Amino acid sequence: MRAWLLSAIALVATHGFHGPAAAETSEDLYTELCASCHGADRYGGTGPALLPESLDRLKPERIAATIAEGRPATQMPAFGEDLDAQAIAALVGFVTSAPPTPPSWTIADIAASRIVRDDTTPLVAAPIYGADPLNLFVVVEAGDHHVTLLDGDRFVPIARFPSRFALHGGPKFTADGRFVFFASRDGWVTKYDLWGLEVVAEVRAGLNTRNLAVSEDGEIVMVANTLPRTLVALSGDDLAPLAVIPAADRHGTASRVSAVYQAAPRASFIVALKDVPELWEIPYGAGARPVYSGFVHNWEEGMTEGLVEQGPFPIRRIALEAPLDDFFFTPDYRWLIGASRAAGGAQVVNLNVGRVVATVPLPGLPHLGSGIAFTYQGRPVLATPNLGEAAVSVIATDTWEVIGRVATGGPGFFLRGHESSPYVWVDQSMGPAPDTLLVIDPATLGIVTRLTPSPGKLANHVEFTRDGRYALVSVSEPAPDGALVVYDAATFQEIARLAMNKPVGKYNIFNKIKRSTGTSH
Ligand code: DHE
Repeated sequence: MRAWLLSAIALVATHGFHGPAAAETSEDLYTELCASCHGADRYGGTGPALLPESLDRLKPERIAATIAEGRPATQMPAFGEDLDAQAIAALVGFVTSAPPTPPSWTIADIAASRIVRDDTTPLVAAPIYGADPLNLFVVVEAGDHHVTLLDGDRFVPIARFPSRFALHGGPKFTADGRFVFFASRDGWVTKYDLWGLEVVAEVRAGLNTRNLAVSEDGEIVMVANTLPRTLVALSGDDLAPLAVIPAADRHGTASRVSAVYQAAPRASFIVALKDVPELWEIPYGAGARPVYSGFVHNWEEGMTEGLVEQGPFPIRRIALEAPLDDFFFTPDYRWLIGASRAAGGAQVVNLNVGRVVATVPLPGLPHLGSGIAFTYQGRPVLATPNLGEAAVSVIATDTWEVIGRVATGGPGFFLRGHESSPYVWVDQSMGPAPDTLLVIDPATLGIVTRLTPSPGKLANHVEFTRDGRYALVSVSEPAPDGALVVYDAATFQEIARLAMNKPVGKYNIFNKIKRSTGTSH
């Protein structure tokens, strides 16, 4: 192989990677070295997909380092001894370039990818463990792509199982808390039985996916893709594909999907598109029709003439001023506030009326998906960290004015609280002290304390137990430095510390299914 590689490298060097011969050479290198794991079509196999959409979060130097050094604890070998820097650069150029034929993932591909549990044995009738099944934490460990189920009373793991590569977004639960659904960045959706501790079904819904949402009745799983530009509706029962909905505006311009959420009180999915200024509402359930106040409520004719399409998943299109990256709902799901990272600021949409009613000047790129609701000075507020500013912004949701600001030590990702806990917690992941969390008093917006669970190690994602008594913090580092640290949420005393492999997120089932105002849904 080495002789072949050297001659390939000679060709690459001669042609400088830009002409047709160079392109052919980098493709040959890919075919020889990468295709068996990552797929001849680059859609992935035992290794992840290698398409521009899959790699756009990584700098070219990082991709080159992975090719040269491999990845520990995976099957990715180190090619640094066989390939020189130019050959590695050629491969980086190849995998970050769009394939000559646009990638496609049809409903037939989705159906063919599906793996369903052998149903000769019925699912268990009750949890097969003694812990409170609603006070479990589902912990996503990104270091070695595993999920740990943690007993939220005793803080001991009850199961640990391999996940698909690179899960992203919060896992979503059925309303009874029995089943959990995961989405991976490569488009895999997994349904897992939290009573029987086994995978029920898996399917690849897309080639690159943002997140998923589950209808309140558990019947439909809606998956938001960036590649292809689609929303995919799956059966919540066995993940069979029900429909592929092109993500395109009313003029037919295709868009990546930013995110999909379910709005239970409205019996609908809300969908934000990343490239076109439209927000969608899709009702679910036979005959489901959200109630609107004071307007024409006719899905067939639409809120505005011509804006609603027919079919099993009719789309109510709401025109925006700019596309949305992420958003937050008021607890009654009547209002949505969404942010565009490109345009800055935030738009407020009245979902009943179906239009933008206000804009909020928030220069710091609010991370609204991580916002929480509470009462401040007697007013209902939304508080959100900012990705571009060292501050938490507090916005009154009765007037949509910014009425408070907490200066932090750096931009943060996640803000968390709990109805029964006196304080809210925020990370400073993108500042000079990413190892330190701030605890804020929501009554005064003063900083109560600073917590550094592991000096020098990233501390960033907080979730409370179902009673709000304890806060679980991620030290999001690969093993052996990663950990889950349990604090008493009132005294800040450390209660337990569990070794974990880059625990990027953890989710308390009770808080999620009850839609606690202190956490994401
Ligand atoms: Fe996330 C949730 C978008 C990068 C970890 N992230 C979400 C959600 C969105 C989003 C829209 C809500 C979906 C849901 O929960 O159903 N994330 C984005 C981005 O646009 C961004 C900045 C870049 C990208 O290309 O994806 C991004 N996210 C990251 C990371 O780099 C993080 C820190 C590590 C990782 O795993 O990739 C990360 N995102 C998370 C986590 C959640 C999440 C842990 C769930 C938070 C929760 O508590 O619900």
